[in-house]
Amino acid sequence: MNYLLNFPLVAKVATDDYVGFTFFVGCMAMMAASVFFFLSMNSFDKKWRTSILVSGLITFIAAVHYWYMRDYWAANMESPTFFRYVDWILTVPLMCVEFYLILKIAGAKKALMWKLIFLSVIMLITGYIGEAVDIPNAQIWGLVSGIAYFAIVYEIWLGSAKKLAVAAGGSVLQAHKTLCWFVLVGWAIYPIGYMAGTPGWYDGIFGGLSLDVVYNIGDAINKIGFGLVIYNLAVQQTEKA
Ligand SMILES: *C/C=C(C)/C=C/C=C(C)/C=C/C1=C(C)CCCC1(C)C
Repeated sequence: MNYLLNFPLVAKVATDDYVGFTFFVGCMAMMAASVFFFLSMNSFDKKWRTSILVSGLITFIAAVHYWYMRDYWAANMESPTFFRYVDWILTVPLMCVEFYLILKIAGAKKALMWKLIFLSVIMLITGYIGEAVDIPNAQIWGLVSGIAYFAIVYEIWLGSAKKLAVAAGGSVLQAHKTLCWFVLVGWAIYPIGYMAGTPGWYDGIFGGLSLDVVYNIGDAINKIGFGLVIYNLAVQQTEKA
């Protein structure tokens, strides 16, 4: 009994803990989105089910990590950098898989998928090193990460992925374009969080922001939004069939 009183099962969350609030809301949003994607999966044409399944996996993996991050924040009041990057290293490659899956009908090759996955892994590993391992050189690691990020942007906006999307046309091209905007604008939220939380030339520009709030907003927009674009595409393609 005493033990339970000293170590309550539910950590206290202060009413003005806005960072904690975004972890709780983020966790619930990811759970709800996962239920939505999983339950809607079977109402679609067979060839779209895998895409919806992957959308659900992305939000489900995030929901589990948010469960831990929410707890970690409540107990320690510090950034759950480790859980954050484990989440990303699983979910960002799955977002690359989504690009491949929707372009498959235009003949996308696995090589495209692996190229995007490779670039995303470089982007995340260098980001992790800058944020957790070699903090004094965070701006250099951030730059390398940013280069890998731009290589992804180039590949989908102007590279071979773009050509495949044009060849597919119609709602696939439309969905590809929307996902491209997510990567260009939605993913650009993350370097802002990184600059808010690490030292560099950008000190004093983003210093007032909370890295976790920025990352949590980015995750909600990108993981759920990305999934909804795929959902919308599947609806259109199933209606057409
Ligand atoms: C669901 C999680 C997503 C979509 C995470 C995306 C993360 C990024 C695009 C992170 C990018 C970074 C840079 C471009 C430079 C600074 C370091 C990072 C890793 C924050």
